[in-house]
Amino acid sequence: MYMLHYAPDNASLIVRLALEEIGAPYHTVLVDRATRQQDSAAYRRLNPAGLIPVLETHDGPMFETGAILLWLSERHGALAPAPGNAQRAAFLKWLFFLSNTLHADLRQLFYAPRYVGPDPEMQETFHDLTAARINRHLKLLDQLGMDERPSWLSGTQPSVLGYYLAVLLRWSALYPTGNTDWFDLTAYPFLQGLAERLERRPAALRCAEAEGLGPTPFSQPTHATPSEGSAL
Ligand SMILES: N[C@@H](CCC(=O)N[C@@H](CS)C(=O)NCC(=O)O)C(=O)O
Repeated sequence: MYMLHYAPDNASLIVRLALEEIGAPYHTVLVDRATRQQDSAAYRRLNPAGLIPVLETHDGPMFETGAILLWLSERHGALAPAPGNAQRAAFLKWLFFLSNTLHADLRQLFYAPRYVGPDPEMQETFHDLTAARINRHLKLLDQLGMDERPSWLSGTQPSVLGYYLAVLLRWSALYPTGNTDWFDLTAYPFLQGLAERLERRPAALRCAEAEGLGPTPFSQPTHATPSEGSAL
């Protein structure tokens, strides 16, 4: 039985989506962001970086969303082209691109003061540059979908990469709160299709229900209204 340390609408959502889609049994433990529980000694024993999520497994606690997704897909033989499949190379390079570039850039956009300090002008310049970079990278993914139509990016066949991207699209539409004009999902028709297809899947509906994400959590998201915890 897995144990997912989560906060609503945090990166733990991506892992929850994979667990639900795989059908693997798991429990959840709330990390209370309002009291910064991610900084507690107990949590830092699981993830010394103090970031959400952590997935406790029989091989020990795992952190880093991309690593957890890859591990789950291998362990369960699901949601990714298997080793030896010709699609695996492309899948892996884009999975790592999501993890170390797109997700990392979004973090910088959401937490700009942590990266550039308190100066509002610096923050605004940083925001604009980072937003432009993210939009360029979303265009690459949209073009990839249009040109090559890989099954793992289709949303018809779910994959850990598809769910990862769908949640990144969700956050792009919602954060930083009050400053989301930089993002327009309709500029990326292929990715919009991915978001719409994935959010209709029973696994996604169960996650949306569990975390209060509303009926269209990826394509037309609204802020989470969870029954416990908080997104920020
Ligand atoms: N590289 C990490 C990033 C995880 C991350 O950014 N988690 C956020 C929530 S979505 C978090 O823990 N934020 C709290 C903080 O930065 O103090 C991963 O992929 O798991």
